[in-house]
Amino acid sequence: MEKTFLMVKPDGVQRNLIGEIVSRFEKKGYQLVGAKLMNVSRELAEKHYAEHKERPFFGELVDFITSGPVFAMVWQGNNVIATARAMMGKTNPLDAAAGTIRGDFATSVGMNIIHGSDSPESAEREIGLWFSADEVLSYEKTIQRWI
Ligand code: 3AN
Repeated sequence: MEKTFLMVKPDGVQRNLIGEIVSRFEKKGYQLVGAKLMNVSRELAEKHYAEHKERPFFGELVDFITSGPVFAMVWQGNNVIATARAMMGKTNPLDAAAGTIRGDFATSVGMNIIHGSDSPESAEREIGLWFSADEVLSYEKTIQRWI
């Protein structure tokens, strides 16, 4: 079953949006298989955003993600990687449709509430970076067969 890494960023945690975000993915029919509220070290932040290393906003990005607790999650389900991206909305909240998480709650590209893996390769890399194997659970959810 496909898995993705999602994270409520410090702005989402500060704005009490953890429950709202978890609720959206639960209601969609996805299964939460790992979660933790954590502070992010600069080392982890730099590894996570390695692909943006040369971008002018890299320093800001690392400062922001290390500025307060984040809520890191692993979600599982049918096409969860692409569907979660659609539910998040475009990176720039100006372009994010109403009804998406960023469209409904974010106003700036830097503080855009949520991160989600953008491909199967990044999902695998990011889950491995943020979670140890024993923090990602496997459990049966019998209701899943109705969705
Ligand atoms: P996404 O989070 O939608 O995958 P990416 O991977 O292009 O977007 O960018 C990673 C993060 O970098 C974004 N979530 C956003 O917070 C930040 N970011 C992207 N573009 C800019 C920008 N032009 N200025 C400041 N921050 C940016």
